[in-house]
Amino acid sequence: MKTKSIILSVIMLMSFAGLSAQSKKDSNKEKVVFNVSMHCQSCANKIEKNIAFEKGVKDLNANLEKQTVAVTYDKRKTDVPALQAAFKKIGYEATLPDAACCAEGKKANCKHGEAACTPSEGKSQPADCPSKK
Ligand SMILES: [Cu+2]
Repeated sequence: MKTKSIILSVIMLMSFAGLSAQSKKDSNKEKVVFNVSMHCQSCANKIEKNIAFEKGVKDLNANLEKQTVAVTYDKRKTDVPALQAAFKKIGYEATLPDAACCAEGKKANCKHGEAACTPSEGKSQPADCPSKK
């Protein structure tokens, strides 16, 4: 009977170790919100279809209304410049809010607040916009 409870606690300990290994794995997850000028749902769909398969990308959410793309990624496998390059490859400019209007002293004019400054104003439509074809 006692052996059984020892085995049981060993199993429990092992599963705890497994859990902490899992959370350690999650600590490599990083989330970034890019500003991307998307002009229609096709743009958003295109981004979702392409960026989702980029190396290290865990989760992706394109918001057409806010002109933002939230990317959850594994920081051991990719980083912000690599993700930006992936956007560029399919014809979209992905900027970080700080690097866009927030850092240019236009923060006060931003409609969506600091987290989602909209840099798309005055920018031309991406050449690859599917609606143009
Ligand atoms: Cu479009």
